[in-house]
Amino acid sequence: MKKKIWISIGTIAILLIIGVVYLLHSWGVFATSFKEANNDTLEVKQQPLPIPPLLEDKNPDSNKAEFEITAQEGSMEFFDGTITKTRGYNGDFLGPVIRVRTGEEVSVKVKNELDESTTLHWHGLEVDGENDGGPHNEIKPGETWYPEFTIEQPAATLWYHPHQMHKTGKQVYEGMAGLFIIEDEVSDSLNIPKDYGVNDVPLVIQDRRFDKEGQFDYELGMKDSIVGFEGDTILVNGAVNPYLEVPQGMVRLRILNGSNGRIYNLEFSNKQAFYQIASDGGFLEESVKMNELTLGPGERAEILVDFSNLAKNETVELLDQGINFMSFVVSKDSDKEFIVPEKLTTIEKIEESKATTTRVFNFQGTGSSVSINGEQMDMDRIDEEVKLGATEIWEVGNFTGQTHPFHAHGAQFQILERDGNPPPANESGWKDTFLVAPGENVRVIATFKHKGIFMYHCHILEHEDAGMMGQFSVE
Ligand SMILES: [Cu+2]
Repeated sequence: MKKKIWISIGTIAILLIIGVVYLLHSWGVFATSFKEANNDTLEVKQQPLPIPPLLEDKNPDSNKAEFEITAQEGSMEFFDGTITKTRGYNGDFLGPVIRVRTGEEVSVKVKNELDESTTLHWHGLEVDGENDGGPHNEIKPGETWYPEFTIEQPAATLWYHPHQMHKTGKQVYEGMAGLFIIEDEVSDSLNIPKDYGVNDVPLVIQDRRFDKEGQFDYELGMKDSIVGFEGDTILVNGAVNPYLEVPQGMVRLRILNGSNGRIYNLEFSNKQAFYQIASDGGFLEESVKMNELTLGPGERAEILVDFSNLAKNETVELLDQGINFMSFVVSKDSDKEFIVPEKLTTIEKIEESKATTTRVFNFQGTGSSVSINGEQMDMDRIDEEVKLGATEIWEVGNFTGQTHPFHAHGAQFQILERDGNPPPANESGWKDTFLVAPGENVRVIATFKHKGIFMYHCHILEHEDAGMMGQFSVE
């Protein structure tokens, strides 16, 4: 009798252990070590940070800027001696920086040389729906799309990327993304670093997994499908573990979290403070002193970092949750003196009393059942109808067990409240993408000045592709 009990307890224990191992495995707990084993033969020498080129205006003498962008196949040597198949704009990986000015008229020729359809969405840009580059602006292989718009918003660091139905995650992962920078009189007048690539440097941060042949691995495991993709290798401007030579003075970094699903908590290895001067949609009213910066997928921040207290040749690392992924080497004298400006710009607060409608958007579901308000994206269904020129309050809730970044097209938002409290200082300016934690409620306000059909969605691209997206019309 006693023996029998012990045998049953033993069987139950073994079954439990198998169950736990299976669960851990399906949640990807062992995936990291497996993937590391896969690519541990891949090596890379530390290389200088690549600086994306500024895209040339084809017609510099007119008031209208004319740009040409081609979506194309490419290849990169991320690891020594290993060629990885990629995609990019006008090049092998990522795209050039488009730089325009407020008030400028812009026309772009977007050519698709890929073997599948794509779109090109201007993330954060306030333009009409037909120029927005959402899923309705499909560019078939071999075709060209001709968006035209006028820049009607202040200086900001925006970006562009594909928004093809069900393929956004894959196409961004393959390398299709670039920065879109707006300058204006305010950015001209501020005494902050402005030498592009020297002391005004873009950092496009993305994570990737590589298979044992050194190719991008975008096989979504169960964990990737549920919480969003997370890679084991962080690229900055398309380089693994790069370094940037900086002057012994102030440097401005324009940081984009261009990752599919990873949320970064950035800090410097020497714990030095830095100053956030801009959020998604432009300058904050005042610089915000910080030691750590959280950026969800799609979010941007401009920060000022003062390297003047460091010795020549001293190195400081940029860390995400304690892991170093790029270095700054103090190598040159600073030819200019900067002090962090206290006052940056004036942002007119949108009064809550101007809002004519309050809408509720709730993140729900998990895995393939992710939704907003219980509905999954349907190209043929308009979920919300907004009046052209209306000011509205949107309340975004999260009824899931994980944080989601909410993004809407066609407008820039101001955050009114996070769970009834005013937003942190670095979120008090213009935002087009904001994180919503489980159980949290974020109230935002915007005026909808552009007509057309626009998307709102989770910016974890695996969630967007699975249907955590809806459409609103502005008429
Ligand atoms: Cu999500």
